[in-house]
Amino acid sequence: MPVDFSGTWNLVSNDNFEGYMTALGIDFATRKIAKMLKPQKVIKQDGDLFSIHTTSTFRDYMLQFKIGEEFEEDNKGLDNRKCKSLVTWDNDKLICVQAGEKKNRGWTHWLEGDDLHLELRCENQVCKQVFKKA
Ligand code: VL7
Repeated sequence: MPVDFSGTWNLVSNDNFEGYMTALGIDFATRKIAKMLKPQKVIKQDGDLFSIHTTSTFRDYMLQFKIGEEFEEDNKGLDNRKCKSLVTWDNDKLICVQAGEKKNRGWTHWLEGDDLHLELRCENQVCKQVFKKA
């Protein structure tokens, strides 16, 4: 039975989000606001189809994709750079490569116990987020 990421998840830790945002070129004022946020993720997984809705009091971001199918990602409200994104399985990990102007950009989701983990990568920066089921 495949791993199921579906559910509503609340951020409980956010290591080096500042470094990740700086690598993305997010301005100082926006970073100061963004790093105070405790975003929530609502994930819907239906076979190969996913939606990941990240919400906060400041900005929201909605992503929909199919495993193995490259798509245009606009990162609207984040850094607004367009990427060619591709999400695949690596065993029970969900890996996204975001090809574009920024080197080494992407993310990985996995489950550990009852927690949802997310690693966000851009250039030489890695942000590590942990979420708990709401
Ligand atoms: C999405 C933020 C920093 C701008 C606002 C911060 C608002 C809430 O891509 C992401 O998740 C994937 C995997 O779950 C699905 O899209 C992370 C947040 C990254 C980057 C940019 C700061 C301004 C945060 C939307």
